[in-house]
Amino acid sequence: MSRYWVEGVNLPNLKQPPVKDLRTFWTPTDKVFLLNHVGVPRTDGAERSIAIKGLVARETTIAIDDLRGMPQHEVAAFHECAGHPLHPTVAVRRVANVVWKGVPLKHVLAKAGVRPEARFVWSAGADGGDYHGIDIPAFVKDLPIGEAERGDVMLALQMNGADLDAVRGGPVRLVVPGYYGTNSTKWLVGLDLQPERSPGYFTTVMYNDRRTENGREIATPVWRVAPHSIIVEPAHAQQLVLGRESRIRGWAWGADPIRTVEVSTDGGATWIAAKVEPRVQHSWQEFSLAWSPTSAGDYCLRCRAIDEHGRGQPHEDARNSVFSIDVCISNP
Ligand SMILES: Nc1nc2c(c(=O)[nH]1)N[C@H]1C(S)=C(S)[C@@H](COP(=O)(O)O)O[C@H]1N2
Ligand SMILES: [Mo]
Repeated sequence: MSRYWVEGVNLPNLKQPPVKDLRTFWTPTDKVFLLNHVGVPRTDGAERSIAIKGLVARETTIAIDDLRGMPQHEVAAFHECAGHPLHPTVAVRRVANVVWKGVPLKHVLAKAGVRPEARFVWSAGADGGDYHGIDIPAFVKDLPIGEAERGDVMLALQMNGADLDAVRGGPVRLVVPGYYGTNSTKWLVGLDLQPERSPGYFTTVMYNDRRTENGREIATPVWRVAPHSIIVEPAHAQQLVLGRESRIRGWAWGADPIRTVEVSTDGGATWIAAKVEPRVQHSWQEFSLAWSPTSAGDYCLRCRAIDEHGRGQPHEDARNSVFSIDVCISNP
């Protein structure tokens, strides 16, 4: 068993490598977090197929082998978990950067013919069961039809060049680049075209950020990823030596490209713009800053990303709140 597993009740449902292990642009598969809400379903890949129903011209079933026979596309994308559904304002920094390969969802939907009244695509996984005392008949997510028509939303068969294994959601899962990981339904068994959002527990009950405006509750689905950034070098609690130039380096990402990353070495009192690499597809972007501290002592390093629309990161109480580490500079 991997050393990153955190024990679940029945199954290991969460694996999360520490941020300091995410030093490479592409995250190797053994360092990509894993998350399952109710466990890993027992599935036999050879027999599996995906049923497409609802507001379609003809109900259609696509066998996994048919999917393998269709033209395959690749998309590079960051993959970020929105955090615990019951604690949505806690930042967990569960993130990776990977390459998915599979068939665009729109090519699969075209086989069934989407009717004009369809506004949402519901995707269902083969898993279901008890979640904190609530019976989940099946894991279901939804996404607006306009997003489903994007060429990079995929039925993925591979991640990082290898077939998806049973824990990763294989043989086939949905991947929605730019959306929080929760929307990328693993062990995909059904697609349902509907005029409304799904009533599922993980669609319209959990995973909706609620606020009150003029006495009315407004719920924002946890879909598009908000700007976020992490420092991977130096590592939290690392000892550095005075006089040697250090580099502060990390990753920034969001549904929209990141334009600016600011770094603070004094716990947020002052901020300096780092160099930010351009975005490739939906990948995370590297930022770096040369740093030559002039005195020994403890330093609090922070980073904050701002996207091309000017959206940034809150200081606290958000899944994308500003990331902070402490390092110690000692005399040589
Ligand atoms: N069927 C199914 N799909 C699922 C989940 C799940 O519990 N069941 N978890 C979601 C969540 S919350 C996340 S963050 C990602 C995790 O994908 P990974 O385990 O490949 O990293 O899968 C999503 N898809
Ligand atoms: Mo998640």
